[in-house]
Amino acid sequence: MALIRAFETRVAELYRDGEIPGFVHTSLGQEAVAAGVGEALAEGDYIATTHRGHGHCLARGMEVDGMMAELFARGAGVCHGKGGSMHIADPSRGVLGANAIVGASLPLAVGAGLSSKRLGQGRVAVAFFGEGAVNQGAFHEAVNLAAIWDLPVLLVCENNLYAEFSDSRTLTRVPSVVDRCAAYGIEAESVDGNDVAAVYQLTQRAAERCRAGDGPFLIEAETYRWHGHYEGDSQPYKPDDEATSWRERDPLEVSTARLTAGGEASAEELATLREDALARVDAAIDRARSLPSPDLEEAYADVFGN
Ligand SMILES: Cc1ncc(C[n+]2csc(CCOP(=O)(O)OP(=O)(O)O)c2C)c(N)n1
Ligand SMILES: [Mg+2]
Repeated sequence: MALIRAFETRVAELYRDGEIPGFVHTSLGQEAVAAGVGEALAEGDYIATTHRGHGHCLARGMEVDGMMAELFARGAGVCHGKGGSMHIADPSRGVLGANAIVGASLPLAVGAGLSSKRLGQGRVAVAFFGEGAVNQGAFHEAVNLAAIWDLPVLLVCENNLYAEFSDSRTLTRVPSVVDRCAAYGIEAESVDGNDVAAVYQLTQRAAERCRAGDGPFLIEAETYRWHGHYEGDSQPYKPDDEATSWRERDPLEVSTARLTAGGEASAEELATLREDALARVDAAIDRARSLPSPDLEEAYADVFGN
């Protein structure tokens, strides 16, 4: 969580200062979902993520250096500078990619889950998506297929209350994503998405179910994005006091309070951990700044099957 917080904090600043091209969407405030799910998965499991996916990738062990260079569009980036924030991927870590198409992580994860089942690999495929994606056709088709084929697919909905500039509760007559799962006959549970331990425990249980052949499971993680839909969005559509109350439930502070109260870590140790994370990200930024853009001849490599 500390690493994700550091990464996203710096990315927001770099984007504001014009150092990162394109668009970026940060997951500040949502770190516990990425960390809790990422930590509970096994090596070889897959994830497919969204436009807000930096945290998911970091939580699955993608290298900070390669990710930062990718956001800077450098040739040494993990996708050779061609993917950027919204199309970052690393198959060596089971990261099937971020995705700019809302809802598109679901069919990707269902495909991965189908391959895992047919090959008898026991790999779980996770689809991360926002509650906004639940109104997309792709969600319904993918969940239905995962259900009838009993696929090892873990559906992780990050319900952060907003889809772009709209309050998601105004976009459906059934705002609870868990309730909507009844239509597909799959099991679903909601969880406090700012409590990393709760997310971790539920994911472990759900992934075990998937691996045992019991079919898909949906987790609805209730959380909140601190920043705008994209960096630069001033969020006029959010009520004044809403952000304050959610910031009081900062996932890192929730964990700090629990760990210090239980004597598992001291406040100093946790502060050092956060400083170290920031130093690691700052080193990646220095490196990315010094790297060259990709060569022009590389423009068509890895494109159209080359
Ligand atoms: C198919 C499709 N429709 C619309 C958009 C524009 N769009 C980008 S993000 C977004 C809202 C996504 O909301 P949610 O799924 O809740 O994710 P969050 O941004 O809250 O993480 C929309 C409508 C898109 N990228 N793709
Ligand atoms: Mg949302």
